[in-house]
Amino acid sequence: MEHSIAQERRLVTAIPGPKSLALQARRYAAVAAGVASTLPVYAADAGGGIIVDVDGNSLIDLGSGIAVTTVGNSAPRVVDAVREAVGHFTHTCFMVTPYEGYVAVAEKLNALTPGGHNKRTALFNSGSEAVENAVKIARLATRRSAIVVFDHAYHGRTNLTMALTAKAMPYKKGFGPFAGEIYRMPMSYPFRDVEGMTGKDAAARAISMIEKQIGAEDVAAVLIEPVQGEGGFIVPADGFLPALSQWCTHNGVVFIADEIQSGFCRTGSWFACDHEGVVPDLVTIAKGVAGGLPLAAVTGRAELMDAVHPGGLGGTYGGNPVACAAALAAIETMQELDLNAAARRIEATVMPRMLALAERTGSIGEVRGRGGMIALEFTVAGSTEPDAAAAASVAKACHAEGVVILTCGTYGNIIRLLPPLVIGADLLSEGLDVLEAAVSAL
Ligand code: PLZ
Repeated sequence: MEHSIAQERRLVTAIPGPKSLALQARRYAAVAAGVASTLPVYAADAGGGIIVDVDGNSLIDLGSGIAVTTVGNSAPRVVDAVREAVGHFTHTCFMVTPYEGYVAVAEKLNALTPGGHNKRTALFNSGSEAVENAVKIARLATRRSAIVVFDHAYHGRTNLTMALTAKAMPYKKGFGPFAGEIYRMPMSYPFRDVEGMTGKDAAARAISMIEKQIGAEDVAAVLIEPVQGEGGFIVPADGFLPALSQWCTHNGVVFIADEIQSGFCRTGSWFACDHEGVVPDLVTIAKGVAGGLPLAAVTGRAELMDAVHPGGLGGTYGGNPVACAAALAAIETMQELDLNAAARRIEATVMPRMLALAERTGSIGEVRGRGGMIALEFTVAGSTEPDAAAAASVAKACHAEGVVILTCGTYGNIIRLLPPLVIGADLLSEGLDVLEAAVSAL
């Protein structure tokens, strides 16, 4: 079934319009205040790179619901597969009476994740849950307890994953006490590191701290996003990830790549680790894998995954049959449409335009990222001082013009672009026109 949403931006009311405002009033009376929204237009329909709101406005989607609808919203194959699956059964619980879809997703993830070694997969519902389980597996398999994470990291909002996440506000503030045995090390952040610091140098800095402050023999896992997401689309300097991964291998430490945001074609390869040939021991997966349905996974070395006793991993809904059908269809779509190539084409369009914009305006300290994961870091002109107000004002201006755009970053000064990888060239270009105008108007 083809989605029938016209792929064009069209505003028929102010943003938000009257129906969205009415829903917003109902929401404040019913929904917990702690759950916030970037842009309070209420969705009625969505397809490809367009979100249609309840007032009939069509907005360009440059966020993909935080890197989820990589294959486009309501991608035709996903819709068909979900309809088919839901008509057969909605749930049996894989831990009670299993089904083929779960096994088929595991086979796919084992084949697509980096490395040709023997792998196993376990399925969960959310990214946070996948990260929690990766840590459980690494601790049990190594009989060690310390977990190493990095500055600017984001790994989730549950108790353990809040401890793994770096940023206090809004994710952690007031929600402690947090889980123990988590150690945070400096990241490789080329824009903010000392001039000339290589990836190798940054890895040596972190490794020396790990050895001095924890001791390699007590470290269960090093957990890292190969391109950091919420922290600011930070791409570590070349050589950083390979050096860390090698150190892990030499010291019996499990190297866990959190590819929840960077995985599944987002950076122009199946996984961001592929760019430097890094082969993680465990990979966490969620978001883009299932075209919008909630599915998450830990995929990794069979000997680590299978170290866990039967019954040690699971959960009522993990690997729900409808979500599995969606994932199989989303992966097929990625292969069929070659969305890795699409992500690289997006980079080839976006990068030169954003670099020229940075050159022209002086408010952007750095443009960085890979594939369909590109960021603008706003700084006070002529310095590296973060300018969160500039990022917020650009986002606001884009929203008013009907472009859904997200901010991120430890300092809140980053605009991030995460378009659905199926977005049409014209739509993307129009979205960038709006963004350029907003930056120029600062
Ligand atoms: N690991 C790398 O990006 C989710 C968070 C949005 P869940 N990122 C979006 C928010 O403010 O809650 C994420 C991620 C990385 C883990 C997670 C957690 O995934 O599916 O949100 O639990």
